[in-house]
Amino acid sequence: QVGEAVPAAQRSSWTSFLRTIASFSGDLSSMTAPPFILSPVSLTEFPAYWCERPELFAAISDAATDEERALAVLEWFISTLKGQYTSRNESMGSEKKPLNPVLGELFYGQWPDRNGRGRTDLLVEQVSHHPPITAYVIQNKSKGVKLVGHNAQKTSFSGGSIIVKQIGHAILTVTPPSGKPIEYLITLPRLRIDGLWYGSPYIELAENTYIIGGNYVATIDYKGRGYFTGKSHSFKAILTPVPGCGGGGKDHVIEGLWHTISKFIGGPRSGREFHDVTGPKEEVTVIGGEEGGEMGEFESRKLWNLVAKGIREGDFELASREKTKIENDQRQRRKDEIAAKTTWKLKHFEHIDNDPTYERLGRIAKISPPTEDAYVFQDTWPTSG
Ligand code: CLR
Repeated sequence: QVGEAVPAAQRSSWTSFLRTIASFSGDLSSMTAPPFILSPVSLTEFPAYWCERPELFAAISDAATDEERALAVLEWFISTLKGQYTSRNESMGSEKKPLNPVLGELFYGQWPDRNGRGRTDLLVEQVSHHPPITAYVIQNKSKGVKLVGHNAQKTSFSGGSIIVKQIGHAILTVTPPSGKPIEYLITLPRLRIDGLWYGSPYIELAENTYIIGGNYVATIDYKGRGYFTGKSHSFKAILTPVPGCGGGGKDHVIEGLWHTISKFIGGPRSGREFHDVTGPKEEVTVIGGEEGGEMGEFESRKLWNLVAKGIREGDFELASREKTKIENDQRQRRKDEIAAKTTWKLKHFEHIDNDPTYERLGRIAKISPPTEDAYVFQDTWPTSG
């Protein structure tokens, strides 16, 4: 039946929402959706998914060889997918529509030092509202591991599903205690949002991602139900040494389910386990970026506090009234800027049209597009002292 999981009173607004997204493509984030599908969490919080297993992030720096390091990067990356793409289903019953961040929205957090792995810091800034673009940095300074990236989405509708093309990329930099920094380019998968008809959306990954750098290329292919293993959330990864870069090693082939476990199915470690995310993860500790750990007006949890409260408690009048206030304030700011002939100044990032690291590493695997823009972190950490 249509909208099995949709509260009876919202069925018609759900069908009309679906009809609207089916007949238009572009920026889904700004569309009005029925209350039952709203999440109280802003998209600026999502970069935290990259580090919910901080010990795997830290372990990248312990690798002794290019091969070990490439495997550690791949294990950390695969282990983030469960959080990135299934955690709303676990915590809220289905995928939901996140809060659409405002320009300049900020989110700071950290994962404390534990068992000598060092502390990891997170900083996120919404660097564009239209289209929505989120930039982030995650850094474990004591271990010399740093991830900088940005994210946007292009959505379309096909065969009853929403197709989300992720725009943007991330660069992981590993600086061993005695040595030069090693950079890895990470590209992002395509998503298909299924289950819309029933009102219980969930994500399946499609196509592939690359991790390129440190004399290795990892190609990760995603397949849903009915392919390699016949199960949803399947993937197959091949890790190959770049020819002529001294590696000379053999390929590793890995297969499994990204939300549970995988194992080596080819290469020198064939038969051994690769990753396992069935154990607990560690959510980020949110911290304020102002003097004394206070939260500023533009920090996500403070900015959206009452909207989020309304959504959580089912008080949608409160949620929509507070959301309108935020939107009106944004409109006024943009008007004032035009009148004053100024533009919004980003706090932590600077935009560049062409990321040289993307171009250089992308060429190794001939990825397309050959160039991409990026947001360069200005090394302004209010919270990492
Ligand atoms: C953001 C970047 C993260 C991974 C990630 C996971 C879920 C994605 C989200 C990204 C972007 C926004 C997204 C969301 C799932 C649903 C939501 C595509 C890519 C859209 C805007 C809302 C669709 C509304 C239906 C659920 C009704 O690293």
